[in-house]
Amino acid sequence: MGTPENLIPGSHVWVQDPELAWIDGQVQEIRGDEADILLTRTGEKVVSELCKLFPKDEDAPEEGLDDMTKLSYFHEPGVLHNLATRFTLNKIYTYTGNILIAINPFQRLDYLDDLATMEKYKGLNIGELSPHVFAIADGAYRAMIEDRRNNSILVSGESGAGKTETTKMIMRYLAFLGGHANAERSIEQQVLESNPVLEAFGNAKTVRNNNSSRFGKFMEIQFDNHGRISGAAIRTYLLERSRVCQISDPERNYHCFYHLCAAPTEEKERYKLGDPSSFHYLNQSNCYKLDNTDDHQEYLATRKAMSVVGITEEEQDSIFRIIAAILHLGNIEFTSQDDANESAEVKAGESKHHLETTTELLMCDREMLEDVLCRRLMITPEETIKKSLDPEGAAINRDGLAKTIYSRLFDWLVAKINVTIGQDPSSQFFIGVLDIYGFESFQNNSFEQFCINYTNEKLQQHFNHNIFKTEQEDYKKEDIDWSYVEFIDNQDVLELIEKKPGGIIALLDEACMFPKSTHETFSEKLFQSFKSHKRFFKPKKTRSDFTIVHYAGEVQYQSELFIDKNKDYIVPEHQELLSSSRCSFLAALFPPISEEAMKSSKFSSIGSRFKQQVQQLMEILNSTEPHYIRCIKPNDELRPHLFENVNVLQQLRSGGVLEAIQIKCAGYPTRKTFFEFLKRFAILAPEVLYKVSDEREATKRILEKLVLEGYQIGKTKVFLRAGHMAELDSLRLKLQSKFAVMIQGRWKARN
Ligand code: AD9
Ligand code: MG
Repeated sequence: MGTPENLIPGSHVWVQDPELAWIDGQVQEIRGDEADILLTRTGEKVVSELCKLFPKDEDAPEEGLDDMTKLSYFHEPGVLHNLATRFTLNKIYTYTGNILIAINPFQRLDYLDDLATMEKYKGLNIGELSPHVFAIADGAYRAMIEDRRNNSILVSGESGAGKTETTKMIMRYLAFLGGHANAERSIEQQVLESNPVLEAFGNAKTVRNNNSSRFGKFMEIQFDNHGRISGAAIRTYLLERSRVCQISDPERNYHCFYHLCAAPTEEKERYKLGDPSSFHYLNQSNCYKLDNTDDHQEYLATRKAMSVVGITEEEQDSIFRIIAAILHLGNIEFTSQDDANESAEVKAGESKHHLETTTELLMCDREMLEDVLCRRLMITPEETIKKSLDPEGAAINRDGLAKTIYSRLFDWLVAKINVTIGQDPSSQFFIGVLDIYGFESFQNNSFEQFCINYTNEKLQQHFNHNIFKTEQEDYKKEDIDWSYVEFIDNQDVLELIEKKPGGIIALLDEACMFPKSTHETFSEKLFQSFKSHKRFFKPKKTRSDFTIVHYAGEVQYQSELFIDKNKDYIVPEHQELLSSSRCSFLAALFPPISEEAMKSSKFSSIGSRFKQQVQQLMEILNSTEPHYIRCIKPNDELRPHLFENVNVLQQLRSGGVLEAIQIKCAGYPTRKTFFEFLKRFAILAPEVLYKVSDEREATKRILEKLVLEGYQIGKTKVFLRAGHMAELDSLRLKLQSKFAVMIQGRWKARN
């Protein structure tokens, strides 16, 4: 993207900086491949290779531009600078064509989402007012009504970037547009209240976000012929199960556990609860409270929201009883009956008491629970034997039971909300809103990150296809030849992951079905299969890690738990215990499976099921007109007014925004209306403009005179290729300095 050949002394440029990513300066002298640059901020002089410099637009407005495609230099430093400039002015939204970039302000900006703002955006075209989530939602709504077509809004970004808050704004705006006046338990109210319910059970405090969604969500809001909300459907993806039993400081478990521990005394007594710090599933971390939230109030609010979405008092009682039971279950500890540390039994004292309480709350048989926790049936071709677990195995088994119960409960909530709100069979069209985890790359990356990043690869492909398509449309509209636009694809990574047979998911399933597999044999198989794949390699100094070169960067995965986490089965003894519960609610969560079904049921894997879900999601999205919102987290401290360049750039990269820029740059990154072009460059060849009044003709003559190659002239705009703008600007700069010298000369002569 750099255009070093057009730089001359005096040119304003962006120079790379290890801390700030890009800083601005002015070229002083050029020597061969290098240039001396005077940095604007510090007055320091640095030397840089010419090819690493980017031209800076000195004519850019001080308040930044609300659409990045209007930037004269559409490159990485230009984009970053524009976002930073706007952010300091509390302008958190910026378009890049039809993508909305939203930077988390980490402070309430009231004017952003009040009713008056909603009123203001209603019915306006994108671009008529400053960029906003409401403008995107309004655009989707009107496109749906006018084109009678499904639309979708895809909100993405890393944890804490503001996806869920943005999604809630979209929902509120859609409820505002398509709501029914004065209806108390209206569909839109239920749609809105489904949020606090799902957040109570599916969100938790993490190091990245105090209210982190630990599941993905796609909500289809259906509309009738009059454009009013008539139904909705929620789909959720991959709830993080491990959190139920395992948390690390300073994170928390799911909010609902703390809400319940702060319930009114009478309820706490009913569920035999005490302080959160007395429960193993909560006291692995020292964090029990969230700043600015009162768990007691949250408990009451959750209960209320549950009622709005049609969960009866009785059902609510069962749900919280089960939640309490999970806490007690987690406090059951094991010891061994014998010296060999083999046969586990429940410890005497406190643990016995918790066993008793769990039994009461789950309304199941005490002996059976103890047996299920300490022993496991082993089925061999010859016989079925009951084998005692060792204390450690029993604890793992106990955690498995807790996770199974919790995830079934979560699925029930989603299903219930879907039933209450109801899908409208006669609905004509819908707007889908996707709030799904962004690309993740941590110190340790396991199966969850693998699934999440796979989803992001799929969405990225969808995004690229779409950006490419809209680019083509823009060119067509202007009658421009678009054969120059190169398509950037990530199909090769997708094949690596999802190809059947032979992709990573398929190989993982194979490993899961083969009893002797270990994570090492699984990794070995991957290394053999993808030896020469350019998106895959075995990192140095590790034995079983593998690295995938994702569109957003390399991620090193630890394969240790892949096999375990991929297995999707419920221990038959757990199933039997729970389906025999006297609590009809709990029993219904675990309908008995017939023996035949059990025998014939094929191995089912989380990975394959997830792949299927993602494919279904893509099919739905492909049938809609998509709109994109990219949320950006300006810093990791969750602080207002702090914009960290390097951090933001990384997110622009993983959100595909830089890739969108690349797609645009492969074609014609700069588009200027004839008027804009002439305002800036008429000075370069005023002689050819003699007696020309038509702006298009004038533009054409200037460009011909300057002998640029490869530009195209559309109906209303001129399309310039990368480098053109810098060339024109440096001609202008030369001219301006020539004038300056001339004027100075005359001035001296006169005096
Ligand atoms: V995660 O992947 O679920 O961990 P999200 O969903 O991207 O994440 P979330 O919407 O939960 O992030 O936002 C994180 C926090 O940032 C919120 O709890 C708010 O405190 C803050 N936030 C986000 N968006 C806004 C906003 N538009 N105005 C004010 C905001 N604060
Ligand atoms: Mg979220």
